[in-house]
Amino acid sequence: MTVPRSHPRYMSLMTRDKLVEGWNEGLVATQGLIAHGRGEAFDYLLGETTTPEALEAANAAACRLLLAVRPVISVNGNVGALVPDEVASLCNILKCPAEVNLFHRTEERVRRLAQHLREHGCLDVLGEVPDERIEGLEHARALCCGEGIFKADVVLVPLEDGDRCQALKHAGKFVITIDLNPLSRTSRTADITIVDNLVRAMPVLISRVNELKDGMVSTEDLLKVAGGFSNSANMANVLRRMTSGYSRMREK
Ligand code: PTJ
Repeated sequence: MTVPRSHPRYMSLMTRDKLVEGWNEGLVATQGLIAHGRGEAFDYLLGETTTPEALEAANAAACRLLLAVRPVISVNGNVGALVPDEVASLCNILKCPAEVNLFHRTEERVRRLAQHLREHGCLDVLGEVPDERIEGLEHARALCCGEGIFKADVVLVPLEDGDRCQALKHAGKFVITIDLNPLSRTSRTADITIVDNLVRAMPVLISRVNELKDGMVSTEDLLKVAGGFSNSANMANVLRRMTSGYSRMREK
């Protein structure tokens, strides 16, 4: 079925189609379709828009990524299917690797995702030959690469699992995530959580990184912005926004 651009839920339907296409191509785990549905429910409460809180978090995240010595972008099935161009742009701007890291890991899906990222312009893709483990995790997401997540100081992990987020923090990483659910363990554990849909958040993050880079903002100023960000305050404000939006809907 072709969805007309005028359809009020055009973006949402196109995003679903992209994910289903990714599933057909063996990029997305079946469970990824369920995870997306959960995300959509929260997006609905946000009014399917990028909020001021998400902009604030993206601004702090852009500063942290520019300050990082060894940043890495961790890519799972949903991320690879929905925003491969954006992952490639951000990696190329930051000159950092993307690392395929899967919860429902199969070697075939890792290989396909790595190939898919390369086809979309990612110059440095890791994950196919993991040679390290993240301490404290028993499942496949513990597997990682020495030259990637293992040695990274800042990890951008959109759509993270709560326990890996905690394990990354225990390993001393600065964790930035993108998650539509402000109540998730990941959202509450990460150093910076951008509560927004991945498909909106990644372009916002990229343009902010570009603006800061082009403006040659000093390290001191980047540190000031990044250090002034409070994830718990941001989460509280997002929740307030969601619940007040919900009350408004009920009153209509
Ligand atoms: O590809 P794999 O094998 O690594 O598996 C990936 C999934 C996503 C299936 C796996 O990591 C998983 O089960 O994740 P969770 O624990 O369900 O968490 C997914 C989180 O992402 C939830 O909190 C959702 O609300 C959120 N989410 C889903 N879609 C989006 C999203 N957040 C932002 N943008 C989205 N499009």
